[in-house]
Amino acid sequence: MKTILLTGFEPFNKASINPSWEAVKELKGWRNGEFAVEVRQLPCVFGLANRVMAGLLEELKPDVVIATGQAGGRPELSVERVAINVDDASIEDNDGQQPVDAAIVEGGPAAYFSTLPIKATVREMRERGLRAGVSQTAGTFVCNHVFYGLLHNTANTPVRAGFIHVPFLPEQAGKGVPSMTLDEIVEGLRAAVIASVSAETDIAEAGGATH
Ligand code: PCA
Repeated sequence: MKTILLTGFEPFNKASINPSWEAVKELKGWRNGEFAVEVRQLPCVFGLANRVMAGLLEELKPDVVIATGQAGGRPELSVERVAINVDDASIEDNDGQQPVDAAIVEGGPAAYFSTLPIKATVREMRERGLRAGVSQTAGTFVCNHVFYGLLHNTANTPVRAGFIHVPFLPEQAGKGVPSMTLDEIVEGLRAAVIASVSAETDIAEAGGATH
């Protein structure tokens, strides 16, 4: 039986909801003969979020970790490819911190690649009729911070780990801003879980970007 840890973030930047947590919490208790899903919320705070995640790795010993966060303004489910070793915040976190050009892990590698089957995940999402793609940057705020910390802590282990950014919910999006319904986001996370347990290796399919 595989343990799948799904995390979502608390609201940040004075928002009252975060679609990542709204979606993740819908999957609480999802299990079948092959896997059991655990859901947890992370604080949107540099440092603390990574300590909480490290504690969850110890406590739950998951086989797969799919961390999620809000990427307001993005039109599709973004399956992140790469985490980079820098905090460079354009807004304050929920503790008033705003690091600039700070290493996440002093002396650590510049970047880590997701160890989830990202192309298989995108395909599984698209097969369900959802807008999805590989993203080449998770930004430099708390989501990238958690993504990098997660990959650092699971490097050279069999744990599959990665990050998915989700769009705003319709009620968060102003005029002309893209959004996705909660049902669609939840379905996308279901697709990600299924891909992570069923794709032994990733598929080779174009998912790059020219800019
Ligand atoms: N999104 C932010 C942090 C928390 C969240 O949900 C980000 O993309 O960094």
